[in-house]
Amino acid sequence: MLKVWGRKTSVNVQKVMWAVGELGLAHQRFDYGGEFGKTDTPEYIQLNPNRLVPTIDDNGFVLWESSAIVRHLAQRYGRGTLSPADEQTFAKADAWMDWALSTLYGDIISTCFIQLVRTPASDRNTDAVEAAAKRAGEKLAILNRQLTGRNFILGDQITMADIAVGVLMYRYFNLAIPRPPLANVEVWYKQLTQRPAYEAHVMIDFKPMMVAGA
Ligand SMILES: N[C@@H](CCC(=O)N[C@@H](CS)C(=O)NCC(=O)O)C(=O)O
Repeated sequence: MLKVWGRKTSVNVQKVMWAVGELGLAHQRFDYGGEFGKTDTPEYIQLNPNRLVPTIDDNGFVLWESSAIVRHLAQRYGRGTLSPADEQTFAKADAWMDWALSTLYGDIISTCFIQLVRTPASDRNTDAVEAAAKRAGEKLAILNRQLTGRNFILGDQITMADIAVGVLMYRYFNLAIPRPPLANVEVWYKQLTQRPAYEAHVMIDFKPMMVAGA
């Protein structure tokens, strides 16, 4: 059975778990990281030398890096669904997955989320939050154009691209940051929130994660 190590409040674990949910895979998830710790144990370091979550063991195949895990699960269990069957569409899905990490993650998670949720207001860099929110809105305009006439990033069907980008959207839309109007992104996000696997694994209230004074 598929094993997943990682606390459910981690956005990178949520990405993997959303894919697991969409694919309907039997699995066991173990609370590691954050308040659960255990990522510094010799057993875990054997699985993931980065001491980070998530990590999976798919019937003996161990893998870390959340986007690589989603690609692996999509290719192994979701060919023609989460993993586009067409080679070029697959390449485009891959590009959007990299885009999520290289273009959006830093501003939405590393800056806005960390500053607004994990940093006391007294230590907060509000200029950095403002600049990151502005950049994220500008980058999301690219996604907004891509979604014109499409239900999902690459067409009528959800793919691994929607998972990598969409997992960031719950935080983007629920943090107290300025957002430009992006009609297509908003419709797409609303559709994601209606998917049971998104609701179960991504729409996890992050208020309990707020540090004192945040
Ligand atoms: N690029 C890695 C990043 C993994 C990562 O930074 N994980 C964070 C949680 S989102 C972590 O393990 N933090 C330490 C902890 O939770 O103890 C991935 O996508 O899997």
